Amino acid sequence: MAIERTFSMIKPDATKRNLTGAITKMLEDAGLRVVASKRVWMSKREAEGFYAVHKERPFFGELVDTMTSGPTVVQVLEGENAILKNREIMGATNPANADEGTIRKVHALSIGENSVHGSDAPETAAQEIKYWFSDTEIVG
Ligand code: DAT
Ligand code: MG
Repeated sequence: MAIERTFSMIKPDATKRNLTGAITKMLEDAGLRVVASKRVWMSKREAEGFYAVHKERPFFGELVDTMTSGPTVVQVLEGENAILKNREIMGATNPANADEGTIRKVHALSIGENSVHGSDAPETAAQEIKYWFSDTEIVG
């Protein structure tokens, strides 16, 4: 299996509840390594750009409001099969459907306030890492 990098975000609902460390520990315990990390309070424009793929969805306005309601922690995670592994440890988008022991099952409040983001494919991982980080900020 190849060593991959993926993009992860600890969302405002989680940073507000002081869960940055608890969530990062779950990622690390799953074998993922944090090779870049910074705390960002994103602007409306940054949130709209990051989630542009969802701009026609009915929840887009709510999504942008939620993502700009407090600080996020943006991270690059590295490890074997990192993209899929991160999606597995995150759990389903709606915490009501998330498996036991996943980040969203343990910590998420609702489908909108679901504590974490993770890239869903190699192409989106590359795009999302580039959206938030320069090459020199990633230290493997
Ligand atoms: P994921 O974050 O699991 O990749 P997604 O890409 O389908 O899920 O949606 C992006 C985010 O948008 C999701 O984490 C929370 C929000 N969202 C998705 N569906 C929603 C809905 N039905 N109501 C409110 N927010 C929603
Ligand atoms: Mg998604």
